[in-house]
Amino acid sequence: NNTIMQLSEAIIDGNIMEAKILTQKALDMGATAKQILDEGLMNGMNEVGELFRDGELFVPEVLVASKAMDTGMEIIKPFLKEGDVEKKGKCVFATVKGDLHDIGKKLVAMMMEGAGYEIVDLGVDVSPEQLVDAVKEHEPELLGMSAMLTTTMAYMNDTVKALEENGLLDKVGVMIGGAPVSPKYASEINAKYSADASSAVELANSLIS
Ligand code: B1M
Repeated sequence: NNTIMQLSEAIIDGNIMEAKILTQKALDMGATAKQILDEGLMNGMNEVGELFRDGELFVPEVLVASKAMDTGMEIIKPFLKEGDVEKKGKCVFATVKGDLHDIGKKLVAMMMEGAGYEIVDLGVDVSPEQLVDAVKEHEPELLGMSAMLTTTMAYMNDTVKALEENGLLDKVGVMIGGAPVSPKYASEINAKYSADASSAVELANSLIS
């Protein structure tokens, strides 16, 4: 529908105010949170990704597009919850060291929260040492790591090794994801892969059961 298409455009244009207004309008008009996310926000961000890759958009523009996406995500967040969900377990989340991309991680964390997980989000640029400390402190069932750069994904492996050295690897299920990450890489480093936010929830459910 038109409002959702306009929302996509607002993301591409990095128009934060419009993104806010249009997300709310789409909700008011009866669109589901999932529709708004997939057809509006994600659609826009995918286009931004392509324009960025092709050199038609630059970092500052991508940054405002991200802010616009964030604004929309905050509005639909309460609607992603699956009603009255039982608490399933705790998950520590982070984007790995050297990596500042956090939209995908926030989205996965948001969907997991909606599905009943307690989320401890450590933010971006989180080192293996910080992750080990967080696992010791919070004793989560799951640890979720996101990486968006081919140069930073190796920190996932370093983190798994650090967990192992600290005797923590059999206590926590390690989930990884992000654009450069593959199922093959995950199995090489002893972690579990999922491609997007909904499959991350399914994976989490299977890991804790
Ligand atoms: Co950057 N960036 N970026 N960027 N950026 C990419 C990732 C890139 C692919 C763009 C491109 O060239 N085509 C490219 C990486 C190339 C590579 O390494 N192979 C790139 C680059 C090069 C860079 C810089 C180096 C650019 C520069 O400075 N010259 C720089 C690095 C900064 C750093 O991290 N140190 C940089 C900076 C930035 C911004 C800051 C401007 C901004 C991030 C803002 C923010 O996050 N707050 C940004 C953005 C927005 C992107 C693109 C355009 C979009 C990423 C995004 O948010 N997508 C991206 C291009 C692209 O991916 N097509 C790009 C929307 C989000 C919902 O999807 O993050 O994929 P995604 O998350 C998905 C799945 O991946 C998965 O589920 C999510 C939901 O479906 N998933 C998981 C993610 N984590 C998961 C964890 C799980 C499970 C699933 O389990 C735990």
